[in-house]
Amino acid sequence: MLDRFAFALLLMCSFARAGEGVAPLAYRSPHAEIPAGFTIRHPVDGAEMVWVPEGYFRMGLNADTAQKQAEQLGLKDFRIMAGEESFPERVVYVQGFYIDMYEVTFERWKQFVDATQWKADKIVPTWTGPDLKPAEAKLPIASVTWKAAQEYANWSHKQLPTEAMWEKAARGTDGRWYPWGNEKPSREYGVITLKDSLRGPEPVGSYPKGASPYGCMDMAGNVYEWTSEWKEPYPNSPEPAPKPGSAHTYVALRGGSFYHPLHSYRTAKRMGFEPHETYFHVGFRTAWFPPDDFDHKKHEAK
Ligand SMILES: [Ca+2]
Repeated sequence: MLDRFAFALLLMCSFARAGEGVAPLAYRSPHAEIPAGFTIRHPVDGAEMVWVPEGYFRMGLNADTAQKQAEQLGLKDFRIMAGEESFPERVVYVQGFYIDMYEVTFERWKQFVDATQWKADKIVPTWTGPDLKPAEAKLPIASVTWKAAQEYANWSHKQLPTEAMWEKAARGTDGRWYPWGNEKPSREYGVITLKDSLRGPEPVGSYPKGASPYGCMDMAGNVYEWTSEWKEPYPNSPEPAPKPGSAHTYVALRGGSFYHPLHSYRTAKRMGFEPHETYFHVGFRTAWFPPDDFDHKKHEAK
């Protein structure tokens, strides 16, 4: 009896020793307790950023949903709005991250230009400085190239969002069609151009009713937003693969702008421009993976 007890004790001790210093098998993010939509001011550029928790979400569309979206907008067939580019719908995992609540504004862009003495190449953004009128401060910066947007992101120690990050921030986890739900776009939800007239840009965050589930503003309309990725068919998409030599031509942009048709405001919609291209309706917002020891509370936006 004693021998058996001693043996069991020995076994337990050896397990305990073997377990010393070994991390638990299940990984737990150091940010697991941060609630969805928690808002901070970023330590470098001071932008308000909202928390998108880690986990899965429904990305892309299937043909059935795309057809329903097309019909809601008065289109007969999803192919008219290039619906296939969002196929297939699938479940995608994204690590927790912060994303700008607003598009990058003139005010933030000026900070970057002042701090870095940044100079435009051939294309000049919509704010050129040195003076900024108060009425312009909250307008989204536009006419930025992909490179210029990345330069801002590098300066602020952030990044442009991947397509998955952007789409999760805009539509949450329930596969909704627009940031606000499945209702057709209208002017109460954002800087959206209907058939009759061009409209915009307007100061960021002017239409809180159009907020995404995490509190991001203007993810439908106002300015189009650069992502960090090439716009190419998703794996298992019915779209043909790029022809040899033509891959990596277009960069993906999201969210539609005040200069685009109604179907461009769909959250899964993908647009593509060449990296050196830009227009007066093209801007961006940035995203950020905080370090493990980031003190969220200390940076909470009041
Ligand atoms: Ca936008």
